[in-house]
Amino acid sequence: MDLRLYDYPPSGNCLKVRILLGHLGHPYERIETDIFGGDTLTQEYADKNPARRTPLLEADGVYLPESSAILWFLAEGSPYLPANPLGRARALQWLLFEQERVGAIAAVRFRLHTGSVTPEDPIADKMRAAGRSALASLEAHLTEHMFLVNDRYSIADIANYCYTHVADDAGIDLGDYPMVESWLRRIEGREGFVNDLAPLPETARVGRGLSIYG
Ligand SMILES: N[C@@H](CCC(=O)N[C@@H](CS)C(=O)NCC(=O)O)C(=O)O
Repeated sequence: MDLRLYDYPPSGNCLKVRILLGHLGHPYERIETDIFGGDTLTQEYADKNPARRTPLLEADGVYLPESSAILWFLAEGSPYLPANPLGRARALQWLLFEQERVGAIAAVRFRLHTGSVTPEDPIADKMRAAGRSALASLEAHLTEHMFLVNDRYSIADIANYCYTHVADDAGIDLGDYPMVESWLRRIEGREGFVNDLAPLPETARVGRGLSIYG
């Protein structure tokens, strides 16, 4: 399969796909897509992904957006996606958990960096509380389990790793979640694991760059 990844290096959502592709050892072309440099605002990009977001996978000329869908598609038939129905449903459960709950950590981290909220802002407090609640759920599960699904490393772990490991940047002390911290280290110790998340640039600050966020 001929793979091309439209990829923004500081994006945790893009990192999920890079981590999985690293494990799979599947060659792919990485197309750096600067979301604050206007790369997603062109008609050419909208024709590929009308939502104008990254990551976007091109597989044999077909376009697939959404990190969870991309992980699922790429992991099919590999040890990173369970084969049995309940295991697959559990993987989906944790992918949805990531989007719905862990996303709060991503949101507050991003807004603090862009300057659209200050650390003292009540909105930041509310988002941090939502992030802490997600980490508490992970902590409870990881007290009983090595990994999120069937105690085996899978795309559920990869997806949930990408924004939990930067919770400190969102003003959330990961030290309060020792089981989560141990799980993060277990993931980082997996063969072929590479975390090459780039720092958010200055162009991400409000008014400095072009993006769908304005
Ligand atoms: N639910 C989507 C979220 C994708 C998303 O928000 N991507 C951000 C980067 S992390 C993006 O490309 N934003 C476009 C922009 O800022 O203009 C996923 O999981 O892939």
